[in-house]
Amino acid sequence: MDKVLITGPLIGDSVSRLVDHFRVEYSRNEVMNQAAFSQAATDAWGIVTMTSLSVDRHIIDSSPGLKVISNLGVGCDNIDVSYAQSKGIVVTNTPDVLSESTAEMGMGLLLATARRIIEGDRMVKVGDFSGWKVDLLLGSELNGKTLGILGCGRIGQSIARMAGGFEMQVLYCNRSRLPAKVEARLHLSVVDFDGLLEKSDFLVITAPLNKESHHLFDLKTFERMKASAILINIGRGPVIKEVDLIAALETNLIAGVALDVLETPPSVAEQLKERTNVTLTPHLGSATTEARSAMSDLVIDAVLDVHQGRVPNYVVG
Ligand code: 8YV
Repeated sequence: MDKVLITGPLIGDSVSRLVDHFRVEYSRNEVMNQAAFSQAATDAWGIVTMTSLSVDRHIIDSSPGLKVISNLGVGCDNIDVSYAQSKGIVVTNTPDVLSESTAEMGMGLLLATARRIIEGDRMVKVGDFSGWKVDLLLGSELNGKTLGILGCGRIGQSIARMAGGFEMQVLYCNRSRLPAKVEARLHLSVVDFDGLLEKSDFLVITAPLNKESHHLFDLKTFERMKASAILINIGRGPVIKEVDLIAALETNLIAGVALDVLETPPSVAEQLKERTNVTLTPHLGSATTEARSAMSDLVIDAVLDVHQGRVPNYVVG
């Protein structure tokens, strides 16, 4: 039997659907480390990958029997997709099912940061709350403000829909312009990157990581943003150059930031941890039972589809 390697725990018992067809090697408690992964991949027919594991040329070259890479998540920056394709390997991902959860996380971080919810929580828990006063932890209202969305795919469009409920004005900047009827339905206005930086009161990054977006947010970018702006990153950490972000926060170039993704996870700069205007979460975008269960099903569907000669629902590239 061919081997399928599952590199970390999945939700539910979707893995049981493989056992009649494959020899399954399942890391059911922890995501494998990179060294163990590259070792275990060498005789795999299929692998279910997680975002923290890199599937580079070396791994692809040393796994001659590999036919499918089924990635748990939508972003595939951890995989050398074009090289895999050149070797005839099918690469799949899990979009759609995580859009609402990830968009909700973006809105949650936006509210938490703008309304200083985490600071308030800490203040009460450590005993620093000594009584109500009129200027205690004043935040910034969402209603009527301008929200900029960088990368307006499925997740960005869900955020736009939610922002409509707060009566925000929503701008987007995307690789390609959305169809007019999508813009009209979501009350979206297209802008270029400069316009997004200059006009946004709140700016949410959902863009994928690639050569163009790597370190797109550096000191020069922060200099063009409003001093009152709050930046939210629910995409990929390296879209922001973290040393420049720290400098921008130290010189009040922007008002605050919420990061669900870090430049070099899981390590995090002390200067970010120390600041009250920084909200940090451990890549929880799609972390709901609903999304992660559906993602866990989809990664197994894709492996079975390729094995049984069907085209999986979500092929990358
Ligand atoms: C996943 C994500 O949690 O979909 C993505 O690109 O970043 C998250 O939804 C992550 O990829 C898990 O592997």
